[in-house]
Amino acid sequence: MKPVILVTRKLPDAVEERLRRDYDPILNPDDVLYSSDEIIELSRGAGAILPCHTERFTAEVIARLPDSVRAIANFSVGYDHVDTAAAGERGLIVTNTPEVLSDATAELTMMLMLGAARRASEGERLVRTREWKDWSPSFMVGTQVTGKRLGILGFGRVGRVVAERARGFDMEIHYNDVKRMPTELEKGAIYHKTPGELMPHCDFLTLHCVSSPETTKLLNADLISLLPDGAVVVNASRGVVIDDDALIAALKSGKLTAAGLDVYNGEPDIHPGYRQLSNVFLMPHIGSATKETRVAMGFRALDNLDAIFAGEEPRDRVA
Ligand code: 8YV
Repeated sequence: MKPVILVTRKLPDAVEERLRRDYDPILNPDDVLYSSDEIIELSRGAGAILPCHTERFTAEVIARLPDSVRAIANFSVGYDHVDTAAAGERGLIVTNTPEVLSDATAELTMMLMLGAARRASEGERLVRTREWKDWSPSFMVGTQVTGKRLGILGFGRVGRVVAERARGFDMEIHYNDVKRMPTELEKGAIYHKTPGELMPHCDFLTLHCVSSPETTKLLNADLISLLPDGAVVVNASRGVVIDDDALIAALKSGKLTAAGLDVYNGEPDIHPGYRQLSNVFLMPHIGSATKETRVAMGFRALDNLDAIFAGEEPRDRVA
C-alpha cells in the first residue's frame, strides 16, 4: 500500500503527478487555506504532511496530530512555521527545501534593490494613473546601484547568490554572519564580526538571515542609526527580522532613502504604515515564485519523503 500524504496546498502539476504515482495523496485542488483543526482532521491515517509556510505547526498542533503522521516534509526552505523542538520530542521528522530556491530569491532581491533605488512603485503608479505629464532633468531621480557597497546580513545560500548577482553591478560586497565563510565562498566579500560593524559599510543592506529569537527585530532603530544616511534596505527573508516601527520612522525621516520588501510581520496583514509611504517597493512574498523553482521545491520535498518511507535519512532533515 502506498503511504498517504496530506498535501495542504495546490502544488504544480508535475509535482502532483509524481505524488499520485508514488503515494496516495490527499490533494487540495481548490487551494483552500486549512485551519489547524482541519489539518489535524485531514491527516488521520496519513503517514506524512507536505505543508507550506502558510500552515503553522505549533507545539499544540503537533501534540494533536494523529499517531500515523511520521513526518512534515515542508515545501519551503524556511521552517519557522514549525516548532521543531516539539516535533523532535514527538519523534516527527521535519525537512525543508534548501538550495533549489536560492536563484529565484536572489533574483527577487535584485528586483527589490533596483525597484527601491529607482523608485519603481512611484513610476509605475504615475504611468498607470495617467499622472505622468512631463519630463524634466529632476523627474523621478533615484539612487544608482552600480558600484555601491552592498551589505549582506546572513551570508548563507541565498545571501551568497545575491552577492554573485550584485557583482554584476560592480557592487562591493560586505557581510556579517555568525562566523566567517571560507575564502572560496567569500569570493572577496569583506567580513564584519557583528551586524553593528557591518552597518556603516552598507549603501544597500539586504537581509538573508533565518528567523530565530536572535534575529527577531534585529534591524531596529539602533542598527538603522549605524547605516550611512540615505541607505536602502531590502528584505526577502522573513518579516520578523525587521522592527517595522523603526524602519517606517527611518523612511519617513529621510535617514533611509528607500526600502524594498517581500516579507512582513503578520503578512498578509502588514503594518499599515508601509502602504502610506511612496519610497517603499512592496511585493507579496514571491521570492521563490517562479515556475521552475516551485517544481524544484516540490521535487525536493518528495525526495525527502521518498527517503523517509525507504527508511533512509532524508537529505534536508531539520528535526
Ligand atoms: C515560499 C519561502 O513561498 O521557502 C520559503 O521559506 O519563504 C518562500 O519561498 C514559501 O515558504 C512556500 O511555502
